[in-house]
Amino acid sequence: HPPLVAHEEAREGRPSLEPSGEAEAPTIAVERPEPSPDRRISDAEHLETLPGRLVRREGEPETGDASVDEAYHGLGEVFALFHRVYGRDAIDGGGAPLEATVHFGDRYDNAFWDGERMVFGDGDGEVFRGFTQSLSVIGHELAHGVTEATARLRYRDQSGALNEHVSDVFGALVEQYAMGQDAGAATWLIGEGVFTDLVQGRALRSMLEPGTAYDDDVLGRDPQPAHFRDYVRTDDDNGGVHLNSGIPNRAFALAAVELGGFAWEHAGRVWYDTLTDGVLGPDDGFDVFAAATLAAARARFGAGSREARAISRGWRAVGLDP
Ligand code: ASN
Ligand code: ZN
Repeated sequence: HPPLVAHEEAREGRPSLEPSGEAEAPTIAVERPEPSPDRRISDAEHLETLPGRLVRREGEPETGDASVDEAYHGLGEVFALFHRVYGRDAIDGGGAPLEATVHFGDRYDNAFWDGERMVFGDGDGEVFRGFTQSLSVIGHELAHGVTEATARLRYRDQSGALNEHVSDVFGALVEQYAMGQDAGAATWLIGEGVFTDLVQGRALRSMLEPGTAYDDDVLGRDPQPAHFRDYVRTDDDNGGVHLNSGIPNRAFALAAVELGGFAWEHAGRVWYDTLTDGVLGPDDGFDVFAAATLAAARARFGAGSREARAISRGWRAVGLDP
C-alpha cells in the first residue's frame, strides 16, 4: 500500500551537472505538502432531505457511525487514486470539497451522485446492506462527479452507458489501488459486499464477466450484456445505462488483464486521458469512445505499444472495432 502522505522535494540551487570550481550552493529541501482531500460527510438521518446535518469534516476523528466513517475513509482512497496516479485534485480538479451524505432515506436501496454530492442509502437489510461498505461503490459515485466535470457524457443511451462504465472503471481501480492488487488478481466486481447473505450473488456487476454477478430468486439474473450484439434497447433506466455498461466494462477488464500489472497505470491511465483530453462530446457513443481510447493509448504509450494492442483487442472481443 502506498504511503498515506507523499512528499515532493523541490530543490533550489544550481543544477548538479554544472562544473564546480567553487563551493556547491546549499541544497534546500522545501516541503511542499501534497494536496489533501477536503471531505465533508453529512447525515440525512433517514430522511430524503439533502444535504442533511454535517457530521464529519476533514481532519476530524472517527464518529463511531460506521456509514459516516466508511464514507470518509473511502473518499480518501478515491481522492488518493485520482491525485497520486492521475494528478487530479478532487472532483473538479481544483480541490473542491468532496461532499457525501449517508443514511439517506428509510432503508434506501441505492447510492447516487446528485450533481453536487454523493448520497448513500442504508439498504433494506434484506437484499442490501449499507452502500458505504463497498469502496467500488464510493469510487463509482465520485467518478460520476469527475465525468460531469470533464467529458459530460449525457446520461442516456450509449453515452449514458459510457458514463456508467467510466464510474465502474474507477470504482474497480480504487479497490485495486487501495489493495495494491494486480489486474490478474482482481475480482473486477462492483459492489462486492452490498448484498446480504440472503442474496445469491457476489456483487452488483462483474466487469470481466457481465451477466454473472448474481442469480437470485428475488433479484433474478444479472441482466448485463457482455457483447455489443446483445445491446439492450429499452426505455427503462435511461435507455439501459446500467445494463449496456457491461459491454465497455468487459473491453476494459479484458485489456487490463491482458496487460497485467497494475491496471491503474496502463488501461486506467488511458481511460483517464480519454475522459479528460477534451476529445469526447456529451453525445458520443461506443464507437467514438473506443476509438478515443485507442488514440489515447497510442499518444501515451506509442502507436505499436502493447497497451494500444491490448485495448484494441479488448474492444474487438466485445464486438467493437476502433
Ligand atoms: N447507483 C446508481 C448509479 O450511481 C444510482 C442511479 O442510477 N441513480 O448509477
Ligand atoms: Zn452510476
